[in-house]
Amino acid sequence: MESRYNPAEIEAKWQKTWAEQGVDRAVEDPGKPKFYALSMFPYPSGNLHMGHVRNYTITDVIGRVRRMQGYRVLHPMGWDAFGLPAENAAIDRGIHPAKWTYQNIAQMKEQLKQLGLAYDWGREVATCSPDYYKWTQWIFVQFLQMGLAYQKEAAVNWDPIDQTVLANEQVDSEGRSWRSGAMVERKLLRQWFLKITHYAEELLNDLDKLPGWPERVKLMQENWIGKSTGAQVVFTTEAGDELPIFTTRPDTLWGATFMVLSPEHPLVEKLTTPTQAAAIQAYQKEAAGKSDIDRTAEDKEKTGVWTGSYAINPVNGENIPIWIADYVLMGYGTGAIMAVPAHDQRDFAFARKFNLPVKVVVQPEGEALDGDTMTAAWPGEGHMVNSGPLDGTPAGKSEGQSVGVAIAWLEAQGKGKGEANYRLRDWLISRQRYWGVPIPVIHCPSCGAVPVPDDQLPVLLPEDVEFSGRGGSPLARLEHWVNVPCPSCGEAAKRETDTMDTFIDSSWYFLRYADACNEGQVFDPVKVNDWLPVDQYVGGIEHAILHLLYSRFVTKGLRDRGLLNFDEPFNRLLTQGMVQNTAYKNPKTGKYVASADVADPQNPVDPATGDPLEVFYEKMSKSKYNGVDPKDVLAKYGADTARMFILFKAPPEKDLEWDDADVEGQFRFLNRVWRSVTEFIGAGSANAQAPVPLPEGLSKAEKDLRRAIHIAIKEVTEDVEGEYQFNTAVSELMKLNNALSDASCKDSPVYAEGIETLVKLLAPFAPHAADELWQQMGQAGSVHQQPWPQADPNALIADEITLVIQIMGKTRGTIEVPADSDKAALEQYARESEVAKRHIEGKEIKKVIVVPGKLVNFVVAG
Ligand code: ANZ
Ligand code: ZN
Repeated sequence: MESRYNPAEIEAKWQKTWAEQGVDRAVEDPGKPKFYALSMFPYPSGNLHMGHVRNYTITDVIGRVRRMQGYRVLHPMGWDAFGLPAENAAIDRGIHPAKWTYQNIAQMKEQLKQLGLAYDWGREVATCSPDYYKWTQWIFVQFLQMGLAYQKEAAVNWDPIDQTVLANEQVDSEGRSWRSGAMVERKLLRQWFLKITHYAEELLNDLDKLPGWPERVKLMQENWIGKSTGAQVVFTTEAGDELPIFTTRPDTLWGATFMVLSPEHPLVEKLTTPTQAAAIQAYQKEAAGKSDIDRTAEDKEKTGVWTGSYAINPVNGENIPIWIADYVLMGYGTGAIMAVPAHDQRDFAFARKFNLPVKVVVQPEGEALDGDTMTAAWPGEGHMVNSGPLDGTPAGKSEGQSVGVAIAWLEAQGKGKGEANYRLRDWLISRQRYWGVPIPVIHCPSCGAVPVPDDQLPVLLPEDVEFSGRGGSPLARLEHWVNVPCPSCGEAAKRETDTMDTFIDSSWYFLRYADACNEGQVFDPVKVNDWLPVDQYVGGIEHAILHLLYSRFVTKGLRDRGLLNFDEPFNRLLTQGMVQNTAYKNPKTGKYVASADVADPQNPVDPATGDPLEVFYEKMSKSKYNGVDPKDVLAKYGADTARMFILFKAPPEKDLEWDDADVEGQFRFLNRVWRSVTEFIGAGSANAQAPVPLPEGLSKAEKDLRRAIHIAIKEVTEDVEGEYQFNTAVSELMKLNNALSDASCKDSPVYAEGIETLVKLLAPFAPHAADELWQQMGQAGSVHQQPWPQADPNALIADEITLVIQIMGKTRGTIEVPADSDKAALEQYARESEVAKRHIEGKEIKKVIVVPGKLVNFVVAG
């Protein structure tokens, strides 16, 4: 009996069956190698978009192939569920963030389930649930005890719209909030930090342990860590205070003509002379309001004030004036610099503006730079001059050049030492918001900041909060929650009201999945050390820096706490490309027009104005009206088609252009497979259930088909293992299906082998259709629990080749000849062939050209 391919029916059926039978559960089977496939978990916005579908389909295929290859696979899913949108929904619509979040989770989970993703739902985590954030708090307490969490007063980036503090990394290059887009302001607050800088060097070096990460992501991390090498050199003030500076050019010490301190530098007050005090204070106040980005812009007009004091240059005993200027930041190096205007452009601009001396110490070959007349700093090559022991040394960072020589000299003299500095800053985690993990600390007037004891975790988020949208944290206004006894001395104390940056939640979720239901421990280290590191992580490039860096940091911290035995959490990383679609824009109004409103896509015009529209391919988004709702695609074609299209249309790391015709094409392909298999079943179910052993001597047709089958196995396997070329894997499936359709030996056991292979190879891509066909074939169990087919090397060898027969260079026909024929044999076969005889009759053969394995060309006359 032949049935019609009906995805709606079979997909629901199989999703139910797999769930009931626990097919997708990760099994703790020590006899099998493990494979951990992970997609970046979503923020539960409420709706699945195509980017999600793509991300999850990729790990799903990878995991399914590994499972068939005999691995025990961990493929979990969860929710990055704290964050501002829920709180903003509470403010805007009066719905509690928890309710809003859990509703969204339920909705998205429903949609995810319709995609047929092989998740172990028993390990689902939601970061907003107390049984998860209890452990986020516990990790914070560990870090506190390890000295990796601390508090300090800090100038923070304040988002005036979201009313919260932002990490530097959450402010874009124009100084705007990454989330609200508001111009970020500066504010002084006491804040919690995690000491990621403790691992700066290791975070940098261990990138070398990650050959399976995209080079571009590693480069972004490297730049973010921003290591620079140089020296710390100690200047002294006239009063004898030490004033250490960090410089990448210690070789230019003899060219330092003034010093610049950051306006926030702790010695400024002491160094300021009475006549300068008013000007210094005014300047400090002004600088406090500016962001680091504003302060350090190269092209900015330089400003600054002299303190009235001098410092002594340790290399030559010269007195040089000490200034303050906002281009020196307190957060980098020592917050103080020696200024070498002849060789540093910012110092040069400053010196010219305030008439400070410029002294050349690097002389470029064949030139004679003069500090009084030069028009820009010379940061380049040359040899050292006016520099005491360095004179004549070639300037540069290489072996034997000035920088190395200077460091050796400084160290020998006890005047400084080689040092590295990092652009990486400690991670500011305090947020003055409600919908996040409460920082588990109680502030006691006598004991200071006391961590909440383990047996009192979690510190629950109170539910009776008022969401007014007024500034500050709603938690701070909850008297009954804030006022508690000190856990250490019992005195009246106050809870910390800051919650944690949500990046903390996502910096350890991949560990929890390995032991997600553990109520007594953050996780069992045995289980985590078994499943981790993640073998394949897949997610968007937007997380190339922060999420991945924070996760690497937390992993190293927990390793040093003795909980983990690995250094890096993610062995391989794939950053998937964007899902794009046609977007129509009216160039006159600048507005986007929905594609549904475009009557003729060949000739698109704005229905409102009649203007011709510009056509782009852009990332699907609401604002460009070019989104395709996964729900619509599922309703029309089913999940298997959606999956096949996404995998077929582009390699996973490349952008994917949506194309309805190609979606339709994949639907038709699945229908063709359906027909191949159901026709085969209809032809004789005995064959389908138990293929008879292959006969000894196969016919040519059988041999050819068997070769096609095993080439498909080989190619698909290579495509799904190494570089994840799912697009070509799908093409191979199509070729195999064509070979089966064209085969002339449909009642042969080889054909049965082909059908069975096709269904197995299809299984990771179109899991529902494959399992349905497998069942209809009368096979036992789920196709997803079958071993992955192995290519038979003997079957791959072509034992006959096709030889082209040419007359005077013109192809006249082909013949099949034994693959191992030598030149003479090939000529013989060709001469005897019907084609040759027909075309040569009555003519004289002048010459025979034989190209082994390919062709025989007869040159004739007459
Ligand atoms: C003297 C000098 C001479 C410098 C020269 C450069 C060139 P990176 O590569 O970013 O590490 N610097 C040090 N601390 C600073 C701070 N807190 N704020 C602003 N600038 C600071 O750059 C390090 C260089 O930036 C240091 O080397 C210092 O200027 C400046 F021809 O010292 B240099
Ligand atoms: Zn106390």
